[in-house]
Amino acid sequence: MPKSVCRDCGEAMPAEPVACPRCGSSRLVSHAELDELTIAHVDCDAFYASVEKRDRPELAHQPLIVGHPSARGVVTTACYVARKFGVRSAMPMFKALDLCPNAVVLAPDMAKYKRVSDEIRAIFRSVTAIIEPVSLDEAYLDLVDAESRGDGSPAQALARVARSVEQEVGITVSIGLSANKFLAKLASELQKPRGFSVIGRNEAKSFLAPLSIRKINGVGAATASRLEAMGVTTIGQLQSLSEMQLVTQYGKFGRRLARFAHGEDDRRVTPDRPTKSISAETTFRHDTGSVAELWAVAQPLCERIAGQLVRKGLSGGTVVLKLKTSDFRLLTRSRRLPHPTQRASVLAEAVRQLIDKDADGRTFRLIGVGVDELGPASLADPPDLFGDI
Ligand code: TTP
Ligand code: MG
Repeated sequence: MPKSVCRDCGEAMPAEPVACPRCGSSRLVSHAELDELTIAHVDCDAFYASVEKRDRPELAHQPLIVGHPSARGVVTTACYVARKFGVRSAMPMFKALDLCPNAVVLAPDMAKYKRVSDEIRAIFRSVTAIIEPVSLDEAYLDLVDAESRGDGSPAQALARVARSVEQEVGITVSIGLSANKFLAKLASELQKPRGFSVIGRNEAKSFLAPLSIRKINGVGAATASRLEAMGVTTIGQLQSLSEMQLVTQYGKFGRRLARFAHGEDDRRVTPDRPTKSISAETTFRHDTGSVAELWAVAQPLCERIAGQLVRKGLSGGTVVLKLKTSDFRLLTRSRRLPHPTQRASVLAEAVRQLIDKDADGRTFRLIGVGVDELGPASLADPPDLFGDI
C-alpha cells in the first residue's frame, strides 16, 4: 500500500492523496516501501551560492556565481538561476560570463561555509547519530533508529530535517531515501533543488537499467572507457554481465560494479571520527581473526596513545576500537571509561573488552585504537583509584 508523508507538516498517511488532509500541502513524498527504507543522502542545493544569497536577499532572483572573479578563475558553484544559462561548476569564469553576462560573481568564503555546514550537521544529529559527512554540503544518514528515538518514520524525520535546515539555516537541501548508499545518492539528485526522492528495492534494477554507467560511484573516465570499449554504456547492459566476468576484468571493484548494477550496496553509513580525538592504527601483514593477535597489536597502540595524551596534557574519556574486516567493512566500537585517563593500562583494559566482543570468527585487516571526549590532564586518573596518593 502506498505510504505518504507530508513534507510541510510531517503528517504520515497510509494512502497516496493529492494533498495532505492535515495542512493541505501538495508536497508529499509517497512510496510503497516508504517505511522500510532507512538510508538517506542529503545534499545542499547550490551550496555556496545559496549561503551567499541567504546573506544578500537582494540577490535572491539574480544569477549568482561563486568563484574567484579573475580572468583565469573557475566557477566553484552557480545558483540555479545562473544554471539556466548553462553555467556549471568547474567552468572557466570567462566562459560562464559569456553565457551569463549579468551574473553577480562573489569570491568563496570557506570559513562561512564551514560554519553553515556545522549548523546543518547539528540538525542531522537531532534525528540520528549515524551520520557520514562526505563534504561540507552532503552526508549519508542512517535512520534505522528514528522510530525508536521518537522521530517517527525515517521519511518523517528527514522531512523535519529539511524544514529545520530551511527555517534555522536559511538554505534548502535535497534528500534521497533508499535501501543503501549507492541508491540514496542517486535518489538525492533526481529532484534537485528542494527535492525528496525515494528509490525502492523493487524498482531499483529497472530504475538503474537506462542510466549511464558513468552514474556509478567510482566509475571514472578510465573505467567508463574500458566498459564502453566492451560495448557497455548503460547499467542495464552491465546487469547482463556476470559477477565473475566483472571480477576477472576489474578485480575487487568488479564485484562492487556487479552489485551496484543490481542496486545492491552493503557499505555501511560510517560516522566520521570526532574531530577531537587521538588515534593510532596498524594494518596486519596477514589478515587475522585471532583474539591473541589482535590483542598483541592493540597493546602498543594503547601505549602510543597514552604517550600522546601525556605529551599533549590531555585525558581521554572514551576509547574507540576500529576494526576493518577482510572484506573492507569498518566496525567502530566505543566504550566510555569509568574515569578520564592517560594510562595505557586503562585504555588497554577497555580495548580488550571490545575485542572480545567483536572477535567472532571474522578476519580483520586493520585495527585502530582511539580516544575521544578529550579533557584536561588534571581530570585524568584520580589518584585514590590507584592507591598511589
Ligand atoms: P555540489 O553538491 O556538487 O554542488 P552544489 O551544492 O553547488 O549544487 P547541487 O548540489 O545543487 O547540484 O558541491 C557542493 C559544493 O562544493 C559547491 O557549492 C561548491 C563546491 N564545489 C567545488 O568547489 N568544485 C566543484 O567542482 C564542485 C562540483 C563543487
Ligand atoms: Mg550540493
